Amino acid sequence: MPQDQPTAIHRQDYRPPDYRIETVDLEFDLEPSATRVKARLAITAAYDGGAVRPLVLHGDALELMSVALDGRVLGAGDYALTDKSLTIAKPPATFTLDIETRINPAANTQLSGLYVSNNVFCTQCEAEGFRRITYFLDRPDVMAVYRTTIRADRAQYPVLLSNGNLVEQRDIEGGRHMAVWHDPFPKPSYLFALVAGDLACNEDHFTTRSGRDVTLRIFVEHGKVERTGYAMDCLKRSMRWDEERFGLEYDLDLFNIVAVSDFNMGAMENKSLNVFNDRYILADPQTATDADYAGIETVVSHEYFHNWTGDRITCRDWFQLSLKEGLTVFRDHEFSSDQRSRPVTRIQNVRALRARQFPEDGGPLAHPVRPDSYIEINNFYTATIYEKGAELIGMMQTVLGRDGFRKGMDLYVQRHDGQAVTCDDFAAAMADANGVDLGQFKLWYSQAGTPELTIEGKYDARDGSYALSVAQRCPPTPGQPDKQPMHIPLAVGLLDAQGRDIRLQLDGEDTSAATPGRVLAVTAPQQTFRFRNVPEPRALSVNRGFSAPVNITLKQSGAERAFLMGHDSDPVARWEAGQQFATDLMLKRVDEIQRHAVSAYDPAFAEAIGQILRDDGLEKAFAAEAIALPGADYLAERMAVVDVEAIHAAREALRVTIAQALRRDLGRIFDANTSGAPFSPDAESAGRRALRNAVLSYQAALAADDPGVAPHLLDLYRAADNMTDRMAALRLLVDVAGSERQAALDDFYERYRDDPLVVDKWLSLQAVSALPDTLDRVKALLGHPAFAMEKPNKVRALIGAFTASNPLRYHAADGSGYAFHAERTLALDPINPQVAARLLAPLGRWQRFDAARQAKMKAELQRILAAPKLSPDVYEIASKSLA
Ligand code: B3K
Ligand code: ZN
Repeated sequence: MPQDQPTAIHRQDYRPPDYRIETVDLEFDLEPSATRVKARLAITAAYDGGAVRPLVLHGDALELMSVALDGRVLGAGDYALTDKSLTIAKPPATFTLDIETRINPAANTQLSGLYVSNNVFCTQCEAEGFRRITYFLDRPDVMAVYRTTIRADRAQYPVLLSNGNLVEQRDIEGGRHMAVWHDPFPKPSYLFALVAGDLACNEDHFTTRSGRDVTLRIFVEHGKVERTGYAMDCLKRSMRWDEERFGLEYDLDLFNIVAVSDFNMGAMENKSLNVFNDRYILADPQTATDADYAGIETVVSHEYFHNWTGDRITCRDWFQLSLKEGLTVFRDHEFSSDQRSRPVTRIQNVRALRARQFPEDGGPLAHPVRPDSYIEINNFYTATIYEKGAELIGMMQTVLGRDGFRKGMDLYVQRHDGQAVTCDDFAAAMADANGVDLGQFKLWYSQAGTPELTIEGKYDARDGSYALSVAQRCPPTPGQPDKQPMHIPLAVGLLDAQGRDIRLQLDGEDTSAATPGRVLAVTAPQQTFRFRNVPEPRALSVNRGFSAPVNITLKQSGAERAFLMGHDSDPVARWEAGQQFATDLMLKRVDEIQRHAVSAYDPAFAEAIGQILRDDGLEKAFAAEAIALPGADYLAERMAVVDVEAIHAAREALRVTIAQALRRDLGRIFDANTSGAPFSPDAESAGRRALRNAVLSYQAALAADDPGVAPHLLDLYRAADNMTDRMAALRLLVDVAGSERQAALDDFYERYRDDPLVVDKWLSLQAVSALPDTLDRVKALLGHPAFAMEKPNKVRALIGAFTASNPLRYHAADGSGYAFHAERTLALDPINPQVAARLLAPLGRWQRFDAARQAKMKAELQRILAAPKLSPDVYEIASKSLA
């Protein structure tokens, strides 16, 4: 245990700040290892009467040079300094504070505050990085107007940027130059940003619907401007979309994006100066896959949408993080749905939710969308805050309808523009704008855990009625043993024998209310919905569109599932029918493997996949999703005790079964979707590649018995004219031992060794390989010149890919994967605690495994906790994982 155990902060302890900071004047004299920061703060007391309250400013890793109050330099006795704060006991009601600090950006490997990445100065202040620049009330409900002066060497740092508008830029003595920026919009400190470096720029323009001409600039390292075209296009489409869908327009004459290579996460929405991990900006057909393009669209739009949901209206405190993150993820999902295929986007979002959020919600780190306590806020940028938060917003839209939701958004903006508010404020705007009570619905904010619905349908042929009984239960989560029933919007449908939707009329409604499919309000622990005038149904379709983020138990035969795979009018439910059919089969096989009594797979599944392949009317991107098996992680989630080897074997065997049964269809589809046309990243072309490569994945499943597969994959790898197809072939080849695998990996490295983002792919591919010697290779790659523990992208590509995306080898029975994970965590923690903590989650899933693995995983968590000088970040995750 660390000496001083970090303490938790509780939502209930929130108090408004005692002081307001109206304006902030910053002056930076940039030097990589000794930057001077002068801050002039205009401060006013904000408490009501009573005794004078002390002003306690946050600080972290700062060297204090001087403090002056209203121009008078303070002596050491006039203030109290700790390593985390600067306190002035009795300040006047209104005053100016001048603070000078010295910081070392070059030594800032945490990448929080001001740091240097590839000789570019940049900042990351969310959540609590600003206090690593100067002493401040570093909390989101303190909003100020910033003016920032930057001085730096002109030759090394020709580009000087901060938030808002450029007021002045000129040369000064000593080969230096300076720039002054002013941001007219009051903002919390976490949205402050500064960038200085030698960067190239792609400039474009956007005219807002009210006629404002906005200059758009994307800054990147020299030589990379050609790869910024797609990001710029995404930005412009996002700006237009937010005007059209939500009436929200950009509010300054300038919008800057800077891409840097070292960044703790994807990107950051600083007011008018977004800073990005360059992997979410740079793309061309030779270096980026379709998934990379889609990721760029998601992140560029997400950060842009924050301008309203996050920047103009921000969070009162960090417990409200989902106020901006859940809402903004919802907005970027909606944007992608409008730009691409809505069902395919939804399916991909559901896959991601199940892969990342459901396990979190069912494990030791489960927390509500609006948490009640935290030790380190950076640990709460989670799938629950983001993705489940977005699901909540989506459910509100389902409940209120699109127009009702828009009314709520309008009211939210009208009421709260310029304020720091709460999730309750958001829900109140939605409720008030629509005259509805969202009281029960709001339990989604406060109760953690994925609700489980048990559904049963009964048709009564005598009176043509259909009774749908729904029971809900939310499993206990840390600190929340008992749950109240939630309001779950459940979209359902009934299909007749021809696959048509039966019109559904609830008991007590008249015939005119009948619609093909409906959204039921599930609100009680146990409820029965009765439909009348129902002709004989063939199959029940539930949670259409994945209307609620829940797990469902519904007994259906393989024949029913196959029927839904072929006919459901809701594409998401149609996809889900295939996922559930495959899951049933593979879990049965897992059980048979464990009992040494394996039987053949039900041929009906391969037949249903074959029908999808032969259905020319289907969107290709949808077909690709519909034929892809659920991942090993999803199957693991559905087992009482996870057996990674049996899951792998069951999944491989099903791939082989399908590949053999559909050999001709697969070959035909592969050829039909292999085109000679030049690469285009549009959704339709990407869908064609997705289908081709999904088919290829089945064909490659035959590699064990067919010596022709590996050479074929190597040929495809070599012949590829774009990164999507090249990666697809290589991904399959890395699971096949032999000379082809090595030849392709060597070739890949030689081709792309000078391109760090592509080298990340090379690292990841080796880390996710199913081959038995994968961990040894990963360990060897730690010493490769392409790897560096200081670079988050490298750490995620190699260590993160192995620990989070290779369950088969990570969970090796000898515990070697766990030991490696603990050892790397301890090596990374002193360098970058945020990233170290973020990667730790898989070790906390020990409850899901057999006793021998449990013991090994817990021992590694204990080893981590026993280490001296552990960061609060890693301490919080490791200790909660053991609780
Ligand atoms: N708001 C940032 C995340 C900041 C993470 C701080 N540890 C990116 C985003 O969600 O847009
Ligand atoms: Zn965000």
